[in-house]
Formats: sequence, structure tokens, C-alpha cells
Amino acid sequence: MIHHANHLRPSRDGLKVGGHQASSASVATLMTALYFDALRPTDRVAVKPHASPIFHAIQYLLGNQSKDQLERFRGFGGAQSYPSRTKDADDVDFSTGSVGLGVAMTSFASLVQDYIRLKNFGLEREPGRMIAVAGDAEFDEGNLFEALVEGWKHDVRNVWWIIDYNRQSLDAVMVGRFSDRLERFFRNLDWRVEILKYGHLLTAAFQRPGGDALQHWIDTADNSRYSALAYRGGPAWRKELIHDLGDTHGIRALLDEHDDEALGRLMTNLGGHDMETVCEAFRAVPDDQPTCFIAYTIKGYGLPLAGHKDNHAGILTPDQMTAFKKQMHVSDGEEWDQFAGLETPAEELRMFLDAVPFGRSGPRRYRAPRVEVPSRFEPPSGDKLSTQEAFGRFLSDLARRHPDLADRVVTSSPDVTVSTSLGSWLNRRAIFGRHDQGDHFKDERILSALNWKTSTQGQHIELGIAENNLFLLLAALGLSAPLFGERLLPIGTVYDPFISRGLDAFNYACYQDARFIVVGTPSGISLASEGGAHQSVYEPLIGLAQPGLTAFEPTYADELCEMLRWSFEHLQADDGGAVYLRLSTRPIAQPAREFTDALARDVTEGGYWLVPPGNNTTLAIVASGAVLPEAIDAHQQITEDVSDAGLLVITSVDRLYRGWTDSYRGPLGRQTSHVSRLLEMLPTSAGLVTAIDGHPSTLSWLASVRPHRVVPLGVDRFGQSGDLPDLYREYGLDAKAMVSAAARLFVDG
Ligand SMILES: Cc1ncc(C[n+]2csc(CCOP(=O)(O)OP(=O)(O)O)c2C)c(N)n1
Ligand SMILES: [Mg+2]
Repeated sequence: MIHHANHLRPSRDGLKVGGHQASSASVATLMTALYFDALRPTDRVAVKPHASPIFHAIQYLLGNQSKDQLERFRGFGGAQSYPSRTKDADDVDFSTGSVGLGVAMTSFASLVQDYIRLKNFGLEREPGRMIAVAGDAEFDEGNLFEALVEGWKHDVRNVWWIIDYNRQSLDAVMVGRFSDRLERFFRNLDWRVEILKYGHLLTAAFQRPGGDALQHWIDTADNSRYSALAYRGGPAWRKELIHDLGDTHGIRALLDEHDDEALGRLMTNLGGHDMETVCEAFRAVPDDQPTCFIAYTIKGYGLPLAGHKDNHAGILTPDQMTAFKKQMHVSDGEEWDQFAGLETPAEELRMFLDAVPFGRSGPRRYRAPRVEVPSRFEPPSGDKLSTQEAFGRFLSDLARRHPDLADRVVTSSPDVTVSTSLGSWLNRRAIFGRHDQGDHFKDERILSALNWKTSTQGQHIELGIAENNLFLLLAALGLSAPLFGERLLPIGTVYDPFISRGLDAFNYACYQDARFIVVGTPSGISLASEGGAHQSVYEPLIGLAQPGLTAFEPTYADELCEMLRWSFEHLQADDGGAVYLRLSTRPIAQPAREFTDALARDVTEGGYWLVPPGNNTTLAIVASGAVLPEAIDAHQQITEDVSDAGLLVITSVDRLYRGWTDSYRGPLGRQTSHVSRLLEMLPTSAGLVTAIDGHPSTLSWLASVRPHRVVPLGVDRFGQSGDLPDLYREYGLDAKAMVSAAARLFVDG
């Protein structure tokens, strides 16, 4: 076994590494023990952002990382500053970077692992442990506590959170005894807590005469004082110990036995730096109970900047680096030799590395077979339907008519399951739980439209209200193919305005290339009766701008069904991604039309002419989503003056925009895009009135395609309660406003 973190040498570029240097030093022993001793191939790890260098260094030793990537760490094309599933080449399990999210992700990944196994999917593999190596300051982030509570409700198993308790974040040394509080949080939620406070040197010293006093002295030392002493080193420890404990029997003898260097080593021999202590603690975990390790460490351990409150931005000077290399017995030019500076013969080290259980895993990114998707879904019937209702009925029909596909669908919602129309799906497919549980109301024959039965076979994961948790769960569900080798098609529903409550986790899920559908519903001021706090305004811009995500906003049920079909394919495509559907509760009269292949293509490409314009027309109305009835009304009025005015329906402004920008990024020459083909039907002298129940800038860029003059209508203030005609009038989205906007084009033009 490798017995000391001295194996982990600084890079030649270490000087550039800044805070990573200090942090990687604090966590080196924990990471070494984890990767070289504790981990099994099916375990999955979220490595805290600042441990990126040590993660890449470990992968280098295991043969999964190249020297070139290491040399360019943090540089263009090199290993990433923070471990990244999508950008790094060395098998990162979970990306980290936005503190708190990677840690919480492990809890949801464990839930997904249980979900899959209880369905008897993927039983050929051993269940793994979902492990986070967390910074202590990550617990400033509330999302961790939300995830802890949710994990407790779902009785998650096989989760380890290893906290690098270095009592430092970026700015400073943290307030004292936070670990007591953390410990209570965890125990309160039925976690096992292992506190690795002292290493074996200090533990032995505590057994000697005066040991009790020494332990009390360290236990009660202020974090800042302890850190400052760790920075100042042996002589400072000696001076302060003599001052405070010089008269205590046994202390002088202890001090006399240690020279300055040995005294420094003794006094900083915390649990998280003691290889034996850490390995034993990891090995001793007897079962699948969630376990938290609070491992005391010193930020910058082993480096000249250890313990200094400013060390996060600290970098070694060239002289310090020279001295450090000398101390590590690494000569110039040997920096990248895997075993430089080590006494153990290379052959022995090679054999050790070859035998590391985690290293023998082979590829850990699985590919799951494709789930068949029909070439067309029958839309739900009804003269008047909202897109939300159509969505609920689509899922219910799916469960009935396409059982194989439906078996792979899993839904989730943060306490808005019923109000986002998942009820009838739930009645068909039930709620998931690790333990079967009946519906008491049903059993008592109390009338209810819903069967709230929980079972291991259930396909809906009910969450508490924290939207962050929804997106982290979707991230985990959406990675089930590469992580666990089993395809899931996750669909999460959330009130559209509360997408922003979970936005960073949403971004995090997309960054990891997780594959899921999020349904934002209801949305916009079309939800007039619910008031301003429930009316979303800028969410269409999120859909437009978020990388890794394709956004749609349907008007009609047939469009929605085609978008869902496209989404099921897109979720499974190598170059696919996640999908966002922005829906509404506004009932809309459905068109009696044949849904042709051409229309299907137009809908998923982003738009179609509901009324094609005349060759020389001067005007088109362009509308997206729930405001289309107003646009139809306005268009009819306008045709009294401009008989050949067009009416364009935008089903995905995101797809249009991407197609357009892709077209001019390609090789020079005439590239076309769907939006340019649509707008080519209008002479450039024509004007556009655009309308969306969201921020008007979402569609205003259409002006630039050909170009055309545009008057963009939409919502750019907070909404308020009211009925729909009142709100459309107030915010300038009714037919009258559209007609006036058209008139303005002519007057201003
Ligand atoms: C959400 C978020 N806010 C702020 C940051 C900037 N940041 C990066 S690491 C960090 C503090 C890290 O402290 P800790 O987790 O204790 O890690 P250590 O540096 O001690 O290893 C901060 C504030 C971030 N990455 N993510
Ligand atoms: Mg810290």
C-alpha cells in the first residue's frame, strides 16, 4: 500500500495552479486512500472542485490520464480546472464546480441506482457506492441540506460523503466547531458519522503523561490560532505549548523528544492526513447506511503555505518550489516521472498500481440499448385543449398503447405532480418507493381521483418542493445509461416560473450532458388567475440560451405529441441533449388538420406558416405558444387591409436560432436554415409583429435574418392577477395590440 501522500508531486506548472495547490494538498490522503484502496469499479465519485489536480494525478498513475493533459492543466485543451464529465478525458463520474451540486448529486444517483435495480434492470453489476469528496465550505450551500432531507425521505443507501474538514474556504478560516453542528445534522437524518480528527501520532501522544492536557489544548484551540501555528511550524508550536502547558507534567518531555520538524509533524497529524486512519475508516464501513466522514485536515498540508488564511490564492515561489522538490527527492526533469522521489522499487509500485481494484475496471461509461420510439403518436382528441392537458393525456395514452417505451419513462415533480397533470399517468404507473406502501385513503374507500400507492415498481418519483432537487434528480436519471448501463427517459414537471429556483442545478445537469425532459407548466401571464409571482417572463430566454438544451413552446396538441416523439429520440442520440417544453393551462381550439410529415418536420425544426404570405406582402404576424388565438384574430382583422399578410407559428425559437447561427458558422457560401427559408417567403420590405407570452426579446432577433423590421410584443414587467382578456390587454398581447403594432410598422416604416 502507498503509505504517504508524498507520492503526489506538484506539477511543473504548479506555480500557476493557485488555490488548487493548497486544496489538493489538504485532500491528498483522502483521495489516495479512496482511489487506491477503497473504491470498486461500480463506485461513482463526485470530486470537489479544488481536488481536480489530485484527481487527474491519480488517473495519471492509473494510466487513464496523459502527461500532455496534465501539463496543460487549466490551459486550453488540457485537464479541466474542475472535474468535468464532458470535457475531461479521464473518466470523471460527476462534474463539480458549482459548490454543493456535485455532493448532492451522489444522493440522487444512489436513488436512481436503487430505482433501476428494483426494476430488475442491470442486475449483472454489483451496486456501487455513490461517493462525494466534499469541501467543508460546501455546507454553506443550502442545496446540500435540501438533498439530505430528500434523501432521508427516500431512504437512500450506499452514499458516502467525505468532508475535507480543512476549516477554510476561499476567503478565510471558518468559525469554530462547525463539525459538531454538521455531525448533528447528519445523525438527525440517520446517517452514520465517522469523525477522523487525529492521526496515530497524536493519538499515541494523548496516551502519554500530559496527553489529556495536550488533547484539551488542541480541541479548544481557535481554528485561526491552530491554522496560524500550522503555518508557522515547529518553533512556534514549541513556544506556545511551553507558554500554555509548560508546567503540565509530561509536556516538556514530549517536546524534548521532538525536534522542530517532528513537532510540526506531530501537531498537524490530523485524521485526514493519516493514511492508516483513513484507510481503516473506509474499510470499516459495514453496510449500506449513508455515511459521512468528517476528516480533519489542513489546507496546504505539506506545503510552505499550509494553514495560512490567504493560501487559497497562494502560489509557491520558484525558490519554494525548488525546496519542495528537494524535500520530495524529485530532481529537475523528473517531475512527470510516475515514481520519482520514491524509495520503493518501481517494479513493486507498478505491481501495486496494477492490482488497484478501481484501476482494473476497464471502461466505466456504459452504452444502453436504444428504446424504440414510434414514428408518430396519435394526439389526444378534443376540440379545445391546453398543452398541459394534452401532455397529461399523452402520458396516460403512452402507458396504455406503448408499454415498452412507457416502461423506460420515469416522471418526477417537486410537489406539483397533480397540478401539472401527471395524475392519470400516476394512476397507471404508481409512485416509486423502496418499500411498498398502500394508499390509505383508497383502502378506506375515501373517494379520490388519485391512487397514491407507493411501490418498488412505481415510475414516478415524488419530491418535496425544492426545485434544485428536481434538477439534480433529472441529472442523475438522465445519466443512468452511461452510469448504470440502463436507459431511462426522465420527465420532470415544474411550474415554469420556478425553473429559476433550480436554475443552477438545471445548468449543471445540462453541463453533464444528462438526458431528460423538463416540462415548465403552467407558464406566462396566460396563467392570469394565479398572479404575478406565478407568471413566468424570462424562461423562454433560458430555453433559447441554455447550452445542452432544446426548448419548444407548442400551441396545439398535435405539435406537442410530435415534440415529445422528437424528444424521446433526441434523449437517446449520441449528439442529443435535454429538452424543455414550455406549456400552458389555457384551453385552445384545436385545428382540424392532417398532421403531415412536412408539418411534423417544420414543427420540430421550429416553425411553420399557418397562413403563408403572398409574394409581395407587407406584413406577417409571428406568434409562439398560448397567444396564437390572439394572433389569428389579429391576422383576420389585418387581412381586411393587407389581404396577403402571413401568419407564422413559432414552435421552437431555440431550434430556429440554432439553425440560423449554425448556417453562418459553416464554410463560406450560401448556407440555409429553417428560419431563413421561412422568412425568404417575405420580401425584405415587409414588417413582422412578433408575439410571445414571455420576454419580447425572445423573438425580436428574427429582424436580423433577412432582415425585416420587427415590432416585438410580449411581457417585460411583472404580471398580476386578473382574467385573461384583462391581462392580455394590459400587457399588450391582445389582438388589438397586435393590430396597432402592425399599423405602427407602416407609420414608422
Ligand atoms: C456556487 C458557487 N459559488 C462560489 C464558488 C467559488 N468557490 C469555489 S470553491 C469555494 C470555496 C471552497 O471551499 P471548500 O469547499 O471548503 O473547499 P477548499 O477550498 O477548502 O478545498 C468557492 C466560494 C463556486 N465555485 N460555486
Ligand atoms: Mg475547505
